[in-house]
This record gives sequence, structure tokens and C-alpha cells, in this order.
Amino acid sequence: MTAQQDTPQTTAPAAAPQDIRVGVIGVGRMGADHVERLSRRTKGARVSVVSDYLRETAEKVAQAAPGARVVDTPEEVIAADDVDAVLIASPGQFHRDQVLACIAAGKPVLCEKPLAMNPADAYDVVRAEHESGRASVSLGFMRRFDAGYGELKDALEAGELGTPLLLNCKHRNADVLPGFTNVHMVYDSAVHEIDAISFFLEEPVVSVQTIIGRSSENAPEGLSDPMLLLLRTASGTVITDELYVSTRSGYEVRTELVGSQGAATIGQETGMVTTQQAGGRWGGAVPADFRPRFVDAYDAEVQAWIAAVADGSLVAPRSATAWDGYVAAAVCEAAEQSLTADGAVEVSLLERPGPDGARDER
Ligand code: ISE
Repeated sequence: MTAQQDTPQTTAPAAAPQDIRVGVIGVGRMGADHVERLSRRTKGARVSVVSDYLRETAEKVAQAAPGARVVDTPEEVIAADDVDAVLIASPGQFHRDQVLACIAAGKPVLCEKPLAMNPADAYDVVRAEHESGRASVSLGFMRRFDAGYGELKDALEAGELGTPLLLNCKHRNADVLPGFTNVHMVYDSAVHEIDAISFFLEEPVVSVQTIIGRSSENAPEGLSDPMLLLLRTASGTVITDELYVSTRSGYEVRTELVGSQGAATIGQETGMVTTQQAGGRWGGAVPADFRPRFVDAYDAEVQAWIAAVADGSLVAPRSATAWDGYVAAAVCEAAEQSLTADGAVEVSLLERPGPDGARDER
């Protein structure tokens, strides 16, 4: 952990005048979780303003944040004088416009993934942030703040595993809501592994192929479950991503990096591993969903963001950026196209705007 990623507090910090005042847009499952986190476990922050399209929900959630007030619209949150920074946890289709409004208002923002529902919209954010003259957009790919992810990243940076040859990922959910389709599987679930590729390998994905086969009888209508993604990076690392979101057992996310000098696995404890219905074990209990599994990662992510806002750097080290959000959207689009294509689909990226106009090859 860097100095900016202080260990989060477990008790409710007393409000202080220098606290970063956070406005939270969207307080459904994830947003409510963040309000609670900011109010109880984050140093140097408090929630000052909350909005949700269901006013009643906003009022209920605001009760967990002493002193927070409720407003009707996201625009009011962003414009509020008592909001220093904005956390967006609204549905993904609203992210582009809300992040653009934060950039226009000069307010740092942490936006839950995805940045946008397609690469063109995500690139609008990249361009607007660039034109604003400073990086202020952090994207909520919380796995980057998971301890295991951090260790694997450190091992790769130190060259301990040699050249990365294969990245094998598994992503399993107990269930998903009715209406969850193949497109959600890509943009909502696989997007985490797609960002993990940027995080670990720091090079672009050049092609992606989606493979679907026999589907579980538990899968909602319209979803091919399980689904396999095969991806390749520019230098030839191959990534497999197994997605299976109606396991009926629990939440499992595992990542194995096979390098020329060694292999490392994260997300799997030692000990017995079973994943039977009702009562699977994983060297301990299998978490029911992503919140318990990644609670420490979410805490660390939000704490690092607040520290970055407080020290003026605005985007924490290792955080996903607007550019990462654009890259993820471009790979998701190719994965979506490959659902109906014959074979792999190539991924093409626009130029990354930089001071010298040079393309960043990440
Ligand atoms: C959900 O939206 C998440 O972000 C979870 O982390 C992921 O595991 C799940 O598959 C998604 O639906």
C-alpha cells in the first residue's frame, strides 16, 4: 500500500471541517454501500448530498450519513456548493453524461464501471478530461485495490514471473437478475477481467473471441451461461475468461498468471474447495456475492480516491482512469460483436490524447 492508500478506519470518523464533502449519485445497492463506506470507514470524507431517481430511496439511504441532504437530480449534486467530489453509482447508461458534467464543473469524480456503454461515448469523456487540462476521473474497477491483485501486480513488475504467457480467469456468480443477457455478461461481468488485462499486462488487447456452448438450465432467458472469452494482447499473451453467473453456489473470482519463470494464482485459498449448492466451501465460506468478496478492495479504492482528492492529485495511484474505461469499452464492443461473428474480432483503439499527441500503447 502506498501512503495514499491508508488502511480504512472501522469506526465512524467524526466530521471535520477539512473532510472532503462527497455527493453520491445513485444509491441503489452499490451506491448505498458507498454511502455507508464513506460515512463509517473512510478517513477524511463525509457524504454531504445524495440523489436517486427514487427520492424515497435517497432519503432512506441518507439517514446512514449524518448531515447529508437529499436533492432531486444528479445535476444538483454536481453543482452543489457543499460537494467537493462526486461518486457516481447510477446505472451505466447515465455515466457518460454525469462524468462529463463533473469535468465541466471542475469536480473530481469516482464513477462506478462502466464508464460508458460504448467506446465512442467513453472516448468523449477521455477527450473532455484531456481538454480540461487535468486528470480528474477515477473509474471504479475495485479489483485493482484487492490485496491479491496488488501482490500479483507487484510480482509482475518485479519480473518474478518472467514473461506473461497466459492469464486464466474465472468469474462465477451465484445468480443474476432476470433480464441479464449476453450483452450484460460482457459489459457487466467480463469487463472486470478485461480491465484486469490492462492492469496486469499494460498492453492492448488486439482480438477477442466469445465461445458459447450448452447453457445451464438455471440461466435466465437470453443468456448463454457459461460463456468463454479468448483474448490476445499485442505481444501475444493469451487470456481465457470463464464466465458462469448462475452457479447457484456462490461468488468465485480466480486469476492465474502463467509466466515463463513461474505461475501465480490469486482468489483461491488453500484447503478444500467445493462449490455445491447451499453450503459450498472454499477453504472457508464461499461469499454470496461481490460485496463481501471485495469489501476490502472497495474500502481501499474509496480511501485512496479521497486521499488523492485531498492532496490534489485527484486520481489515486493504480486507479483505473478514463482511458482505462475507454479501452475496456472498446474490448467489450469487440466481444459483443464476436457473439454473432465467425471467429475472433479485432479490437481497434483511437489515439490516446497526450501532451505530445503520441499514442499510448497500453
Ligand atoms: C456486477 O455488476 C459486478 O460488478 C460484479 O463485480 C460482477 O461479479 C458481476 O458479475 C456483475 O454483474
